[in-house]
Amino acid sequence: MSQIKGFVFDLDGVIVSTDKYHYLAWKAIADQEGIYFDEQINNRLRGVSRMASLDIVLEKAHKEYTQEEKVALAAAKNDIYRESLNELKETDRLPGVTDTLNYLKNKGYKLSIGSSSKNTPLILKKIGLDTFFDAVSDGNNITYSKPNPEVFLKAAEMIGLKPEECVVVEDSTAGIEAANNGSFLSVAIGDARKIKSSTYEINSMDELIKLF
Ligand code: B16
Ligand code: MG
Repeated sequence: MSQIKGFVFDLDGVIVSTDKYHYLAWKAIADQEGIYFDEQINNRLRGVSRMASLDIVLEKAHKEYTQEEKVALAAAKNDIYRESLNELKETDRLPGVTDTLNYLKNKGYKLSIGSSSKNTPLILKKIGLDTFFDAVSDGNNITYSKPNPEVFLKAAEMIGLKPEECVVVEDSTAGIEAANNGSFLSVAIGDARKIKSSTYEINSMDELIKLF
């Protein structure tokens, strides 16, 4: 464990839960288009980029959508989603997040974000963590979505560490696969625990204090 010098935290599902807002926004789009959508389908969108999420939502569509229509639907979803982010506040950080982040920072670990979301800067601001991390890698600076490790590799590079020196903390199966693909150690929380391919599993963020 002594080679560990830093962490890459996924955002949605690890630091804060915006699941219900993503769900409601996609549900509104699906209803408008007459497409079946439920919580189970929504689970498959975890950690997946906006356009890749739309492709999953459209699997149940009864017609083909042009690229132009897809871009418009993704933009409409994002407008609904961003509107609901207005409600986010500091107390929406997930249980144990504040104490655990402070503990790891005080121990000298470099801390970064590795999120697929293009809304990362807004979310971090709303929950009061916009100046806390040493680096933020997100949907705005990547070409390939998880399970490609790009977003984590860029985060590690930004904090000046090799993947082997970092632990990725993730709630999505795509994210744990991305961590494995990038040779990171990984900690699975929430939904990601089901694939059993992470280095560690935790039930809540404060369990990191016992591990590191
Ligand atoms: P946006 P994460 C991911 O965030 C979400 O889990 C996923 O549901 C969403 O589609 C993706 O961000 C893109 O989000 O539309 O805001 O760019 O878990 O990687 O922090
Ligand atoms: Mg996530």
